[in-house]
Amino acid sequence: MAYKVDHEYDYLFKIVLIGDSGVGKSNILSRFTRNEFCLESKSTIGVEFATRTLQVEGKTVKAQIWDTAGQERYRAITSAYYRGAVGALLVYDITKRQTFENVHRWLHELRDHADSNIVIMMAGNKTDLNHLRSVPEHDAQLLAEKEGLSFLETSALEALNVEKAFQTILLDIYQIISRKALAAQEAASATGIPGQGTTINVDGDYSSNLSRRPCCSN
Ligand SMILES: Nc1nc2c(ncn2[C@@H]2O[C@H](COP(=O)(O)OP(=O)(O)OP(=O)(O)O)[C@@H](O)[C@H]2O)c(=O)[nH]1
Ligand SMILES: [Mg+2]
Repeated sequence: MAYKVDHEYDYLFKIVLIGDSGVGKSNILSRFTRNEFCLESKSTIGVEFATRTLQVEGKTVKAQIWDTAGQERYRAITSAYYRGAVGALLVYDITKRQTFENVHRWLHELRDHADSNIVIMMAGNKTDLNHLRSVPEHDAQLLAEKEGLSFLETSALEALNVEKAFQTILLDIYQIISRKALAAQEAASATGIPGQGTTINVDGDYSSNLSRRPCCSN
């Protein structure tokens, strides 16, 4: 019987999805990891995660993406959710101004609970509903510049920019840790002390806890 240990990657990065309820976090996740979309998905209860392995600068990177409910009463214990996360995708809905106003709230939560070096990408989702837009792209660009975030508009429905959003986060994380590793190596060679490898800590199992269930049954 073939037995394959799942260690065929160079890096494992934990990324958290955050943003108000209904902005499309779970559909962004299912689009990215399973290429699926569901028009009538239900609010997430508890925490789910899914993984996808891809190439970043010639390295095999496993993205472990965590998803929880935007709604306060369904939210899982916050500290555990953010523990070990090296990236965050902060989603709002371009048709719902309030979800954009609440970006500040989510940034506070990140500051309170996540690592201060976490890479943050803001995503304005549902661009296929441009006729219902209430958040001009320019407003979001200004906020992103002010807060030092990457920014993209996405559509989970049309599979627009979802891939790019994750690729950008993963590349940013990879470049940060490569720079850190290089700096550590240089410091070690300057002092004559052998350098130590960079350890990226992420919690939890490496596989998905999303069973292979049909779309819309969550
Ligand atoms: N038109 C359109 N609808 C979308 C898009 N992404 C998600 N939706 C819809 O928006 C609704 C909410 O999507 P979810 O992915 O469940 O939202 P969520 O952010 O995970 O919500 P919570 O789990 O409650 O926090 C569903 O009806 C989706 O079909 C999109 O890009 N375009
Ligand atoms: Mg959800």
